[in-house]
Amino acid sequence: MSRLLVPLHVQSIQNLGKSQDELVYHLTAHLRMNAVYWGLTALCIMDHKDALDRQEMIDFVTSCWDDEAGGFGAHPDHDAHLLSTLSAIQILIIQDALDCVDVDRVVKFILSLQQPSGVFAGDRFGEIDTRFLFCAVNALSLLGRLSELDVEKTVGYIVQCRNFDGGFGSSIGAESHAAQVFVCVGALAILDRLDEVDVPTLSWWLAERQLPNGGLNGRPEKLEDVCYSFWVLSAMSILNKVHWIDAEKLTSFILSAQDTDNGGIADRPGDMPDVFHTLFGVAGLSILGYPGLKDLDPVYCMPADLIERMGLRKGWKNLERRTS
Ligand code: GRG
Ligand code: ZN
Repeated sequence: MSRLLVPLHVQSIQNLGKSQDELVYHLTAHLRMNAVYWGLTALCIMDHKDALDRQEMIDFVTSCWDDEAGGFGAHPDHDAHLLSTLSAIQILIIQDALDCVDVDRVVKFILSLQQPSGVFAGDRFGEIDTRFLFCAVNALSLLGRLSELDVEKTVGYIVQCRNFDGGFGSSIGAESHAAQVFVCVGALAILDRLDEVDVPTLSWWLAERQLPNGGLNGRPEKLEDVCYSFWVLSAMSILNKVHWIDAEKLTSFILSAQDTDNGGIADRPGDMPDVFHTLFGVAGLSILGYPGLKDLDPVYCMPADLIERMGLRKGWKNLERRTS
């Protein structure tokens, strides 16, 4: 079996911001804050946190502050959104720079997006999704301000998204999807309401995501994709069922999607690598206990030692089965 090419992946993350003259750099501006979080977290798991300049990163995050809304946009001059606001908070916490933020204003922005049904809109334009609910719950928890959330209303919405197969969708009545399972189970874990999960049914549904080639898909009849190594495994880790997955076959699938020339991991072997799949590939390997990687907290998708120091670890075991 091949191995994880850590130095090449670190280099590929360092190179990300360097091609600002390329069209793709501008086409992905709406994801820039998320991309910084993905790259930084991947570096942390590979134990190379300092491979990117700390102050430059903090300056970028603060340059994305939307003073009118009280949250962070994905790029300077973009409107604040919950996706980029969560990433900004995660980055600043990892870099120990949360003092750059007006926390009261951010909390107000987040809470203002909760709808009467309990779900959250991503921004003032109003698209709703359980993803945004997770971002709100995660961010409020990281900021130590969960006490200001209407927990019953929030949990009530998640419960209505639970399907007959034990999974969860993006909104009430929507099909179960592994990434939406992660956001709903993650939010319930943060809110200490895992009692709302049908653990046996959901665990079987999650285990069935593994295909004969070892990769995981996001729902029945779909193709395998490296990012589901995180979406599926994180939920299984919270439910203590990681050992229901064939770790050796999944490890080998993730490693086969590496770009062995330029670094980075793709969605599947032979495709172009990107920082999103690099993070979630490495994150999956960390949950599987791949040697040399730092532990990842499966709920917050941040370094486990940091979440532990913040007092937010709830005692889930995410390392039940180590590969050697
Ligand atoms: C802190 C890790 C972390 C996350 C923040 C934004 C967010 C919360 C979670 C995103 C969850 C999500 C819905 C991810 C999308 C994953 C994905 C590969 C979607 C593709 O869906 P389809 O239907 O692909 O295009 P399939 O694989 O079903 O063909
Ligand atoms: Zn993917």
